[in-house]
Amino acid sequence: MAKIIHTADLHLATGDDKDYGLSVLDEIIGLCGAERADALVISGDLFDSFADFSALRREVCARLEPLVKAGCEVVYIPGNHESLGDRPDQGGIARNRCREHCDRPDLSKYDLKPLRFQAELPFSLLELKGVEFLCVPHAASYDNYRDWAVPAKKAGAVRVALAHALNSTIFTGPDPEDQSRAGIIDDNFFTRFAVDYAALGHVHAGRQQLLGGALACYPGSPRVWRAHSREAGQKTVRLVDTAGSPVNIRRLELKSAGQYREYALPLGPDSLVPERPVSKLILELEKPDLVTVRLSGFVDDEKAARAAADALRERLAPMVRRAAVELDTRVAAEISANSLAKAFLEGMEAARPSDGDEAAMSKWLLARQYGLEELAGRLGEGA
Ligand SMILES: [Mn+2]
Repeated sequence: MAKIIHTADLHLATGDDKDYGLSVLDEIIGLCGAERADALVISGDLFDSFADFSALRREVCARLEPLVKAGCEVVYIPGNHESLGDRPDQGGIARNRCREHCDRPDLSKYDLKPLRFQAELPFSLLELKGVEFLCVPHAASYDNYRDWAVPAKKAGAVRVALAHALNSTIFTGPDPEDQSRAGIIDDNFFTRFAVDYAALGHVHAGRQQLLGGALACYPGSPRVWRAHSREAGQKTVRLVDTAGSPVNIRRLELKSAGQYREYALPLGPDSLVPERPVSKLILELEKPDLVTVRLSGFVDDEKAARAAADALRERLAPMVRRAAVELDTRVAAEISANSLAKAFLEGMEAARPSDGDEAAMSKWLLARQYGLEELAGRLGEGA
């Protein structure tokens, strides 16, 4: 029996996010020690690109060395990002062209001692402490796996498969990455190779499911990789105890990772950001968070809206790792020429509460906003 900590998709990178990524790695290393794990399994995308792999691998190996010396093996397969030519947010065209026509680096030629870096294609089998690790580095396709000469599982052994791929039974959504696709691995793969636990990577939102005899799990990215709704939620790694059948797994939360948080707030016509929801959202924020606030509504003056957005961003910036405030506003004059909209605005003006009554004012602003949006929708239909 063995205790394994499973993670994937840490996406370590040089640049602004370097220290953040390494702080999450350090927390994972600390968890391995605290849980007395026999192995740390990293199912791909430990690095964000081949350049990051080249620049950071020595530092990462040095950080992991004390853990290995203390008896915790580190088993690591490359994902799709370890061989990427550039960053995912630098435009898909150049990268897609590169994906199709450039030679990918042969990662099996790299030494990452004391890690067990299993980069041989299409698979390698590693036996450690009574656990057979079937290591499957990322590939564009796994269609020929029925031809692979994978040895039969030994009696009494536990088999853990590492793969960085999409499985459409566990994850029914689109590929989590907008500009690249991972190879697809089918359910029968796990049954055919007598896998007990499938330690998967690639999907950044955590999920798990029984597939045949295997418990297949995406632990989710242990960090917030980018400002996107698919990155939302608590960040975790999985603690796997191979004693049971199916194996037991538990989520361990990561405090240093923070969360991705997205908020939508209505902007008043005077471009005032409502204070109540802002002070409420501020209570939720933690220092490592990535935050996007979207301000929407009809405003009298777009320049005032821009200034309000900038002021809000400056207010939030010191509280989190990164804050963005986006504007989705329209100028009220656009529709105020319409007679229905004009009558609506006059009616609303007559019902405007006194400035001191904050609760009534925020309801009134919302009602005005919803009314204008409804009217704008109808005007759009007529056009
Ligand atoms: Mn990936």
